[in-house]
Amino acid sequence: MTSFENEKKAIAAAMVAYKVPGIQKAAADAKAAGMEATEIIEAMGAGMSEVGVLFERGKLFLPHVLSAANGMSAAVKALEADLPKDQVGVKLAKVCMGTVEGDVHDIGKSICSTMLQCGGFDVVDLGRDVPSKDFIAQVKDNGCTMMGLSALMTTTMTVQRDIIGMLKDAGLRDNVKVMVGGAPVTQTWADKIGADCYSESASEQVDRAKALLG
Ligand code: B12
Repeated sequence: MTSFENEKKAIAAAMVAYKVPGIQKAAADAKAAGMEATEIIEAMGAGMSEVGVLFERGKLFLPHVLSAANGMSAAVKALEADLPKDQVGVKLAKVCMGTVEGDVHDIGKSICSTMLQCGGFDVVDLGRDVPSKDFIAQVKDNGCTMMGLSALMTTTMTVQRDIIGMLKDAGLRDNVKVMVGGAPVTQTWADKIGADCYSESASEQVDRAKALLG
């Protein structure tokens, strides 16, 4: 069984080179070589972390990061149909997903939404920079019993805590399981703010979300 090291290297190189067609090609080549869609998405995620490091070091600039992000989003879209699908037609729970207010990072959140959908959840993706009250409305008025809050910045992860507070104030905390994630988020933070679940990656999130169903 090949571990697709060459394909992973090519994907990482394409991410760091930040050109949309190059990223799409590396992902398509990896798929043609037999690499699983989930693995390709994880490899692009790892490449995106490298892009982040180069950005921090001043070797890449915001337009380059944005271009790499666009390339990854386009490649993920092209892979959606190839993601493994569990229990097609079964809706395990209605989940509202979004990136919290003040934060425009949505690549990881969108991957989580897609993977949850493939895992049999009914996902309402609210997008990015979502007003906190919109998450509450999804529980109150739209029947969501699970919520996924993504935050990619230390300055916005506190909004996850605020939303849990708003749910308590509205008497809705027991009606919904709250999942939190995003690069700066940790299990310690999730415990501290009283979230029901944290996971580091989209694939892990699907298993954890299923475990929450009891
Ligand atoms: C791409 C990127 C951007 C793109 C975003 C494009 C987009 N459509 O998302 C652009 C260029 C727009 C951007 C803008 C900015 N960015 Co930026 N960006 C990044 C970068 C390089 C990668 C993020 C990413 O997409 N990773 C790949 C995905 C797949 O990983 P992920 O998001 O972590 O998601 C995975 C897990 O975390 C988890 N997960 C994610 N969400 C959830 C939710 C739940 C519920 C669960 C369970 C799991 C989960 O599963 C995902 C898949 O496995 C990071 C660096 C980094 N290392 O994170 C900086 C970074 C997040 N950005 C940063 C900054 C500062 C900014 C800007 C303020 C820059 C500026 N000066 O304008 C603006 C933000 C403006 C705003 N108000 O939001 C900082 C944040 C620092 C901090 N304070 O914490 C970082 C860390 C870079 C840095 N070191 O400086 N950025």
